[in-house]
This record gives sequence, structure tokens and C-alpha cells, in this order.
Amino acid sequence: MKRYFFLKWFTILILPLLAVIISIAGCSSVNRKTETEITEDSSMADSYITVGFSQLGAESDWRSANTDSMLETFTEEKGYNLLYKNGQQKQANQITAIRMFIQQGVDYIVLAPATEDGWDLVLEEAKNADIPVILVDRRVNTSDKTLYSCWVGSDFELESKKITSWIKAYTENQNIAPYDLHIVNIQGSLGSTAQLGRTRGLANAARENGWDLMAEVSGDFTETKGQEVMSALLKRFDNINLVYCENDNEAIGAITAIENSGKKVGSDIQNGEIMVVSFDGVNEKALEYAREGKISCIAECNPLHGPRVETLIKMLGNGETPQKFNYVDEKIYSSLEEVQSITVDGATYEIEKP
Ligand code: GYE
Repeated sequence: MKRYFFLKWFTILILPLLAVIISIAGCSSVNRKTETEITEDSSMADSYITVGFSQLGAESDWRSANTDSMLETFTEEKGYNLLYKNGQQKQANQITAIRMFIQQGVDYIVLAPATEDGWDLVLEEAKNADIPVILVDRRVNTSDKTLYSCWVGSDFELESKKITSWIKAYTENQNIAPYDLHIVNIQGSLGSTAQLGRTRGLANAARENGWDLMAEVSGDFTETKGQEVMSALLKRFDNINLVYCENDNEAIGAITAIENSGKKVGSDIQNGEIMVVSFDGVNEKALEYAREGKISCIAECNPLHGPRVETLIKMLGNGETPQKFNYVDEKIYSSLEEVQSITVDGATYEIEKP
């Protein structure tokens, strides 16, 4: 009877009580786990490095590859919080983006500027907010160089010197007199570092070698504009035998215009072909054109700056001072056999197959 009494109370009172105790214990252990996860997450959020990246636009394959390189580098998995803004080719949009980054208190600002001029004011604002600015690809023209920490990109004039040295070597090999070289330059976006360096390089080479540089017109680094500008140039001049395109997208457009006009592109200038040379070596179609000989020579411009910018950010984060100007090594491509190498400013470059 006594045993029965105990069992009865055990089932009625103790068992449910035990169940409640166990479930409370269980709950609290779940709660604790959630708390730990939340704490871990928020401490991670604190350790994220926030990078505001103002890209100038999406005008070319080079630009897309450059943007991808940044997006692939500054990932959450690697501890970054990347704020990416496309400036749609407008400096005003880029300035707005930088002001937004400052307001949000980012750790670093990375700027790929559309043009060189007009950045002083907004860069001063970043400096006053103590946010380091890293320039990528093109440069800015400021009165005060302390307004940005450092820059990484290409030597655009050197790229141009490589192409013009190749043209000189090739035309000499073919016994083409310098004054018989009738050139048009389809320039990049006016006022950008890439345009300024590549235009200067050609103008200097034309002057030094006695080439006939007939016109310089901007094709804005796009295929559409390249085609449009080339069609107009073909109507204006009937003796063009060399088209210097300041990027591959323009070259593709120019080739369409030349072929639509019934002329042939290629390196056989003496037999009426129009030679096309260009810059980048990123666009697959352009590389294919270079293999087929429709583009005679391409000076490489390397867009994979993401990891390079990351190195600079790490250095700044460690309190180090990186070099102010960081240049990238680049190649030169041609499928023609006549020129094997060129020497520019004392350095020799083998001509590589595209
Ligand atoms: O060559 C062109 C792009 O600034 C290096 O801009 C860059 C240039 C590149 O649109 O394709």
C-alpha cells in the first residue's frame, strides 16, 4: 500500500516536475548556444574591414574584369564588407558615392577615377574624416598628394611606347617609309590617365619618327563609339593605313567599320590592308582577332587589381607606408613573326603569342 502510494505521487507530481526541470535545462542550454552564436557573429561584424569601392563605370571588358577582381577579393569570407558603387561614367556619381562612404564611416575608400581633374574637395573630406584613399587604375591630378595614400595601376605611356616601338620595328622590316604611315588615333575617354598616356605616347613617336598622324578622335573606350568614329574617319580620309585604338573594344568596333566599308584589315599595308593595333588583351574576341591577324599588335593592360589593392590595405592596416605609386608588369602580344622583341627605356620585351 505504501509502495503504491509512493508510485502514485511519483507519477502525478514528481514525473511532471522532472520533465519541467529537464525541459528548462534543455531550453537554457539552447538559449546559451544562441547567445554564443550571436556574440560570435557580432564580434565578427566588428572585425570586418569595410571598403567603399567607387568604380567609374562598365564601359569595357577590361573594366568588367577589374570589377570582378575587386568583388572576388573583398569577400565576407575573407573578412571584408565591400560597398561597391558603379559611377556610370560620371564623376558626379563617384563624388556622391565617396561622400556616402564617408558618412557610413568605412575603413578604406578605393577609387577608380573616371578622369584626373576635380577631386580635391571630396578627397579633402575623406582626409578630414581620417579615411585612407587608395587609387586604382587611373590617377587623380591633385595639388596635394597627401590627399590619397597610394595608387596601383599600369604605366600607360610605357604601354604606348611598346606598341609604337613594335610599329617602328615592323614597318622598318617591311621597308615602309615613315611618311607613308597614315595614322588615325581612336582615343579613350578624354581626360583619363589611360587616354592621356596612350595619346602622348603616339604623338611623341609620330613626331620622332616622322609618321603622318592625321587625326585624334575619342571613341570613349567603347565598341559602339569605336565603330561610329571609324566610319566617320573613313569618310574623311581615303589613305588611312594604321588605326591606333586606345583599347580593344574600340578596335573591335573599328574593324567592323573598316569591313563594312569594303576594306580589309591586316598587316599587309603595301597591298591596301589597314593595320589595327590596340591595348588591353582582355576581351576574348580581341585576342581571337589578334590570333587571326585582324589586330596586329596588342599591348597588355592588366585589370586584376583586387589582390594588389588588398596587399596595400593590409600594409596600411599594419601601420606600414606602401610605395606611393605601384606599377604592374605587362606584356605585348602579336602573332606576326617579323618582330621578335622590342627594347623600351632600356628594358627588352619578348613579343608573345596572343
Ligand atoms: O584600357 C580600357 C578601360 O583605365 C586602363 O579603361 C583603363 C582603361 C582600359 O575602359 O579598356
